[in-house]
Amino acid sequence: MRSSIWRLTRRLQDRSAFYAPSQAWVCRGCQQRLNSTTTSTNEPITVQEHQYETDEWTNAPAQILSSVSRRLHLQKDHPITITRKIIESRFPGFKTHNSLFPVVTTYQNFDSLGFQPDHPGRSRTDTYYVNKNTVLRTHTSAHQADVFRANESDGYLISADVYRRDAVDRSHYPIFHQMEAALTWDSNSLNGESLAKRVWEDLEALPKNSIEVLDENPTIHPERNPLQQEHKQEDVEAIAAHLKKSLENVVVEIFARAAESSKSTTNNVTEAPLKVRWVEAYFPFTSPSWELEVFWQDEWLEVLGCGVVKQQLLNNAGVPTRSGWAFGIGLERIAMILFNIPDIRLFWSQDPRFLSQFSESAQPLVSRFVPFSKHPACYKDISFWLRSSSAAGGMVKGTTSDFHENDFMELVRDVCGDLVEDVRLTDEFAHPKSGRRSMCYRINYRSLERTLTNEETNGMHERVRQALVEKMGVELR
Ligand code: FA5
Ligand code: MG
Repeated sequence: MRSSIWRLTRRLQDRSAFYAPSQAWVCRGCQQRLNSTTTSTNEPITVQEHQYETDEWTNAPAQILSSVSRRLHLQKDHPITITRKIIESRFPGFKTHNSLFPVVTTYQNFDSLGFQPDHPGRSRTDTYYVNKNTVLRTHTSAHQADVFRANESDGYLISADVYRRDAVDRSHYPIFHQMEAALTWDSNSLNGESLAKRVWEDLEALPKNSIEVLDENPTIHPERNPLQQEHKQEDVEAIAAHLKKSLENVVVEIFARAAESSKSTTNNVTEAPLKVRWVEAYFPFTSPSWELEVFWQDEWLEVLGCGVVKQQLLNNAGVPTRSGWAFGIGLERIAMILFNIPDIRLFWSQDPRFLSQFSESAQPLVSRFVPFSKHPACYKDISFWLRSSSAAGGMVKGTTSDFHENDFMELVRDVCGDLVEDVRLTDEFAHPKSGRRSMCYRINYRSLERTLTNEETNGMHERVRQALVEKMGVELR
């Protein structure tokens, strides 16, 4: 199982909280040093009138906390809002929740969903903690149990800002937006019909599409994608088919609109046909589970995760007679495809040259984003020796250093804000005699809004180097 998860991680190049590599932890000493770059310990944090105690778990930087109020998914005429509304329109009758507060308990974010106590997603290297028991939600699934418990509708949609310590590149940002959806059927309202029959009937009523989606795996696989013991295979086959058809309809809608807009702006240049595929996935709160990938800019881009809701979760939420599906979609990823937006940082731009290109009343609604400039990139390398575990002290046996890439990524963001386009590992090796590990990263400095001067880039790079030594105790090469 572990190796298949690893393979998925590598292939998707997506460092989601659910597939985080096993070294996703950080030693106490390193945590304390990192705290000093974020928020000083023991001073309470205020997030939109709510005050929270802080402690040794606190790692949410002021920069991130101050963006909590932006809520791009509710900003009029913003491409994230337009994307949300287009997807919502595919789910008539679903109750929408668009203002759920982003600070949640670790119980909501993890325990209610069945995350094991040692799950790497709980690590401070992956998650922003407000304090030991409180986090910035890492996904909209944090609200699943509460919304199921409220039991107000068969279907619901939750759109919200979510927060993760993650890579720095064109499709990852520490704050992004997800839309969660779930649809469940209540066995008490089947009027003697079987669940499978009802679900197939409901599927028949969905809009038809002729999209070809690569789907090579069986719905259920005993090891890789098991049937839950509470479920019947025929029901799960029906629920899975309904889920996939519903999501394929979303994709069709998105691409039809994207194609329409490119027709009106690119003089009928025919674009390559859309390539989409289903791959098996793992989430602690669904089984079987899948991800949907779209071929975009020469690589497979994961756009959503989904599956059949764990019955235990529904039982715990007081709705044991319900079963069904849930999905979580990355709104930025969809908006990037929809509007042809090349870099995820653009969504945060306040530049009118960006914002004025989108309008909820435009005809057609979706138009291709016209880059207002392409400023030169400036690549700079940084190489360093990691501290060895003995120097770090108190390390977990079997690991060689307390370095975690997400800490480095955050340090770069801390120093440079949105002036870095991406950060990539270009080389890594262990010294043959001492066993010490050396890393080399390439930082691509590029502003979306202006040309950076040499002095500015050199200054930033120097500050990154200094911060790396001070906060992470590495030795520069
Ligand atoms: C989840 O977050 C699950 N909660 C999804 C889910 C919901 C599964 C309900 C089952 C049932 P994942 O970590 O894969 O899964 O993220 C979902 C989507 O969010 C990804 O497919 C991607 O589109 C988007 N995403 C993930 N990380 C980032 C990031 N750093 N920046 C932008 N988008 C991201
Ligand atoms: Mg994922």
